[in-house]
Amino acid sequence: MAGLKELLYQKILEQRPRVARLAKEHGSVLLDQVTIGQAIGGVRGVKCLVTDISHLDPEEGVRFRGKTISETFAVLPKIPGSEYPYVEGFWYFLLTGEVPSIEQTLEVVQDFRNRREVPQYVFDTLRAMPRDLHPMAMLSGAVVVMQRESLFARRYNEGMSKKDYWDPMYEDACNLLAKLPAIAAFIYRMKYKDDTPIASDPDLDFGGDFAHMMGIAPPYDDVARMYFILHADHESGNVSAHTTRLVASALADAYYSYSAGVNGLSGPLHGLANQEVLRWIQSVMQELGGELPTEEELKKFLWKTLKSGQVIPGYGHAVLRRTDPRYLAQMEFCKIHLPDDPMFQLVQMIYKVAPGVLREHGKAKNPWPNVDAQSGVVQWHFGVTEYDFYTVLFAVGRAIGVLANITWDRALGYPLERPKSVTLDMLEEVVDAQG
Ligand code: AMX
Repeated sequence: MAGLKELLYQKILEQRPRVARLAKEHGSVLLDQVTIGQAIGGVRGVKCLVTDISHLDPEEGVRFRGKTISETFAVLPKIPGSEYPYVEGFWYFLLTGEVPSIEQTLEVVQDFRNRREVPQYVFDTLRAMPRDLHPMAMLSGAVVVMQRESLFARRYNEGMSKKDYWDPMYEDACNLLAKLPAIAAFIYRMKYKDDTPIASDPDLDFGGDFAHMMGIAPPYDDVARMYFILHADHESGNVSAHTTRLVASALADAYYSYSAGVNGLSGPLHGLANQEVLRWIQSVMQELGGELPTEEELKKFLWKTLKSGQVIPGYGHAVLRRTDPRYLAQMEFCKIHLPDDPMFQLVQMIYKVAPGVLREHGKAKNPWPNVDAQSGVVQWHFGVTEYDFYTVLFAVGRAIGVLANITWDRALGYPLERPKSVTLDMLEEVVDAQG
């Protein structure tokens, strides 16, 4: 058994009795209550999901396995000369909660290299799709056709025991994750670069190989590592994470489940916001003849967007109530690598002006920027100007978190998700009964 898989199995054996004890001895302890407002308001804030992979504090932002973003970046092994850690080491950390040594990280790097090759029929399927299809639809389709590779589905059909579910789920998760950089880069080069794919370099790591297959020189390899880690997980209630887990709870395999999560990520209120930010910034620049606006002009443009009934993309959040630390991490990168980029300067100006406008507007509970307000600027600077591709990058990162989660879900035997619905009549009856 490989090092990571063996450690994961030890951790699973440690955690199983905790879940069993909570379910058996404390199953009736009240965790939360649900108001009518929450039932008709998107289940905001109701505590009814369990994950140890990451946690989101409304003020502080995300912690991965208990560590803040900067702690995560600081402790994980890096390639000499790189500012950001190996994605493979981060995968080890998310799965086990333990910081890997460089040797343990390199084992995963090698393991992923062995799993990297994408079946030719996936590329053939992508080539058969209309070129003007959104790249998120391409990604979702590419992943779902690979379902024929699922070990979980095969072993389930052979009659596997429940206690073994985690093993083929882990194998599927690693196989799928290791292939995503090649699939994403293929979509990019096929759709936007006259179908000129670049072959994987067997000597490179996850982030480095992705940059290489995109055809973009360093430090884009570090951009990729940073980007994938920042987008990996945001606890379990967001649409992409929750969709993946919901679908997996029916014992659908990792390919079906993650593909469903990708579809959820493609909504403009979720992952698609990063392309919307760029579209919005472009329209500001266009209206002002390519010039940077003054703060007054920007304010007018923000109000124009709000008055036309649209949201300011990249601002607000369902849980966060402060500036997203994922936004700040990218801002730090921009300050070092692209301080004079006009688009970065505009994003900084929006950061100065938009929270005040949103507060005055009085609707958004959180007037501060989220991860998507900054991420497109970094991509644009390094030549990825095709902004409808940005959510694919988010999706590759999100795979790390959701695949770790569904591996653990199978390991801990979490059941089929099935919340209960009520009718509007029932809600009114509850109100009347309480007088
Ligand atoms: N611009 C304008 N209005 C906003 C707003 C924004 N950025 N953010 C929230 N609002 C509005 C909502 O539309 C809602 O209006 P309504 O009462 O007329 O329906 C009201 O403020 C209250 O919303 P909320 O409770 O503050 O937010 P929410 O939990 O319902 O939604 C989110 C959260 C992210 C969908 C919302 O803030 C939004 O639409 N932001 C812009 C899109 C975006 O950046 N999405 C990416 C989020 C991060 C991610 O998942 N990638």
